[in-house]
Amino acid sequence: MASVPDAGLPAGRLKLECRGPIALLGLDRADKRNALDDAAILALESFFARPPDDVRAVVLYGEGKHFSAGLDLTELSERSASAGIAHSRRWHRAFDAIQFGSVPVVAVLHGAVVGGGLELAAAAHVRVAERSAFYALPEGERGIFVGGGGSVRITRLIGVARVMDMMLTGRTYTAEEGLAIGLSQYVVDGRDAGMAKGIALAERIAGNAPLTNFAILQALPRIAESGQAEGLLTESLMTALAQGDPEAKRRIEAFLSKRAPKVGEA
Ligand code: 1HE
Repeated sequence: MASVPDAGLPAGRLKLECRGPIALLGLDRADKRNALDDAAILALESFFARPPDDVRAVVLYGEGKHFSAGLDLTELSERSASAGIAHSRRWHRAFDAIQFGSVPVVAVLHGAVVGGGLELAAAAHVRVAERSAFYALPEGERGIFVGGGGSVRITRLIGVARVMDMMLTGRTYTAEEGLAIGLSQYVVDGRDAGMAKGIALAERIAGNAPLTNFAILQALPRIAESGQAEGLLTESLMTALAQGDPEAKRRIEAFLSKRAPKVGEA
């Protein structure tokens, strides 16, 4: 498996290792619990706006004991309202580049997944939690508000009532509880198991037809937010495009001639 240097990524914020079509992208500021400052947010935006050409899926994880402690609170000291809006919009651009980018992202979560760290995780497409993971939105305690898209993305994952409870009361959820309410799709034991699961899922995703992955990332969330008639029409258009793709024809022919695995065998 080839590894490429993390050219273009700022030292001490992100680290990158490419293994064939899988990119392992690490938040790399363990001494500050992967707190997200402007440099980290800009680096995330520029990576996901133009991921390396041959990358077909990304595993996003945090170095050290925690996934991320959220917003770097040292940056908040003297910010005006207009600077605050610009800051939040920068986070929105970066996390939109993840959610609506060209590569599926599997987030591997451990330790603190809090505030902006949870907002970042919510922009990924699949979330794997290690048993050490815990989730919180300490914005109420800090006298601020979510600014990285959490009021949109986290509420869509777990509902407004749970987000209100987390923000008003400081409630934290464990990894198991997060699985039950939909913050993650998987829980695994231990650090190595989290990365192994994340990589295995990313490999599976990278093996899908590119147009199917495009439809899942771009069409599915838009359809889910549409009215029924618009959603059904968009679904028909998307499925017709996918079916007409040579890759779909090749894969269906492989199944019909018994050269492709049955469901559950792959
Ligand atoms: C930080 C940050 C940070 C740690 N900004 N520096 N986020 C929070 O309110 C979470 C605040 N952090 C914590 O509650 C804890 O640090 C943790 C539970 C995440 C981890 O605890 P621990 O014992 O492993 O680490 P620590 O000793 O608290 O922190 C180690 C260092 O990281 C220490 O700095 P040092 O110079 O004393 O070594 C901490 O100050 C530093 N550190 N977290 C800056 N967040 C777009 S809006 C999003 C809004 C939010 O994200 S609000 C939530 C903010």
